[in-house]
Amino acid sequence: MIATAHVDTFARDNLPPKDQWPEFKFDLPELQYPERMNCASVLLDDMVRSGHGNRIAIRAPDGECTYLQLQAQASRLANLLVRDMGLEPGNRVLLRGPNNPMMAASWLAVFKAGGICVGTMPLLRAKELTEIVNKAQITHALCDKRLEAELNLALPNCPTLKRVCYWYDDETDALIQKCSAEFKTLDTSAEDVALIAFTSGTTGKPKGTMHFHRDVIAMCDCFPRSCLKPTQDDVFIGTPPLAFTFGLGGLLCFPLRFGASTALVERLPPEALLESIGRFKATILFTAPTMYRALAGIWKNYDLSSLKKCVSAGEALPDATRQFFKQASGIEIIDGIGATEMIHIFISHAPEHVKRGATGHAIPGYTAAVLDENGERCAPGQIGRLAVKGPTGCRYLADDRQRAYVPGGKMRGWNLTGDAYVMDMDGYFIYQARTDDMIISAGYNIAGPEVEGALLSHPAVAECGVVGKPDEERGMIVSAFVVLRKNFPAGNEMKKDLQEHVKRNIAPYKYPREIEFVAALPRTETGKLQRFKLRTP
Ligand code: 3UK
Repeated sequence: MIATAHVDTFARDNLPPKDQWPEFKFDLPELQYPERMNCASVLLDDMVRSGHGNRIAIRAPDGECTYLQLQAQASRLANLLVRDMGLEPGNRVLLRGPNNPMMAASWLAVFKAGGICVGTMPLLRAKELTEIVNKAQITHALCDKRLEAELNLALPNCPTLKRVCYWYDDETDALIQKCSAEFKTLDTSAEDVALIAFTSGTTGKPKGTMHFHRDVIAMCDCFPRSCLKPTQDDVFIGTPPLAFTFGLGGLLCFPLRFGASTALVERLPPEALLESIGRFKATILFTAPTMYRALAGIWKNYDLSSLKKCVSAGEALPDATRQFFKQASGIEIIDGIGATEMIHIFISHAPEHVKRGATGHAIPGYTAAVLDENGERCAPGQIGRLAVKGPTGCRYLADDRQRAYVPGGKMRGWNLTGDAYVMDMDGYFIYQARTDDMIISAGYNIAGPEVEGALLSHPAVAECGVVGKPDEERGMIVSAFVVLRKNFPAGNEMKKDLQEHVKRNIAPYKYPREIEFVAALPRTETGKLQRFKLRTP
């Protein structure tokens, strides 16, 4: 390992043992990185140095900011962290706030100073914050004043967290303005930990995934380079929080890596998102499948002619949603599967290579396979576990579950994402379900998302979730929770109609024997359906 620049070696000391790491591959010319690199110097300092200083980096409702101004603000914050808050390289810094220019500058400031970013979703409660702070032994926090209450509730149980700075507080804002706008970015090792991303996991204790400075740049040089091909004229926009690596990539790192700009807006319900796309002339959108469904319904009311590319991730994209959105917008969604453990997307497709119902191919830089229980490759058409490797991979912070994601034996070297997949004859990867969400009913394997897809193609269905429900006779039965569109009445007639619709569209034995109409579905802040909540009402 290359000499660390970290004085505080907590992260390095708590990496999984080397023999539990996945295999890392850097087979592309663009993945040949130097031994020393700081992702903030690549994303910011290098861009300014190469003449991008006066281009717009961030667009926001209260104004624009150039690369030069962003660099200055990140430097002020880095000075604040180091000079006023005593940050030492390797310390963990909690970042808390909605997506806005201050949040973006804070991420870059921590990278610059050689700290380790720990982003937290704005909606997290004191209990969850406490768990994260103690697990990552967080020492410093930069937090939006508006989210102060929950953090203050957590503090008494967070002995390591000693220095907290709230922004949009008059005193702090004045202090930041007084800090020097010059800061020499710390010369970190490419293998120094840059961020610890906690999984948005739907159950169990949160897992912290550790990513190096090199990983942040590798995520920019893989998915966007091959599937999006951004130019410096692109304007990125979207909904995932920067604390979710889907958002960190799509709404901060990718735009900067390509000299483009990002439109950061704090709250983007569907109408506000479409309004903001028009206002900022956004060209590339990052959001989740349910949002695309909502957008399609109201598309015609806005001027969205600037928008060129749309990325969907976080959950399977039902083909019904893809088609519905395409009819409304004329745009073919780019679906991509990513994971916090992998930092970003590893299977996807360029819009021209879309195949209905498939996630795509492993993107250049990554290898993917569908493996059976013995670690052998499944034949095309045979369902198995998705396994991937590439320039990034899973390194949990002090966690026994490392062995589950990166097993030994015949599967050694692979990251197992926990997804059941099929590869078709053309080598396309087709999502089935989370491995533990497969429904086994009367001996049949049924993937809930396939049934959801069939239900979604019915005009009355706004959203739905399908789970297995224990049943004496069949082991499990297929049970659906359905949110109806406005003006469609619930009732037995609707139930029958939906069941018949599913039977007409996919193998009849997969139809939901039970249907419950609900007003909304339980989702995480990142837009994922919480199936475990549907299983235990
Ligand atoms: C599921 C998908 C089908 C899949 C993420 C893009 O979602 C992200 O990270 P998480 O750690 O969850 C990972 C799991 O989510 N999933 C994600 N995308 C898809 N399933 N089709 C998809 N397109 O179960 C995966 O294992 O929250 C996504 C970029 C960065 C991310 N962290």
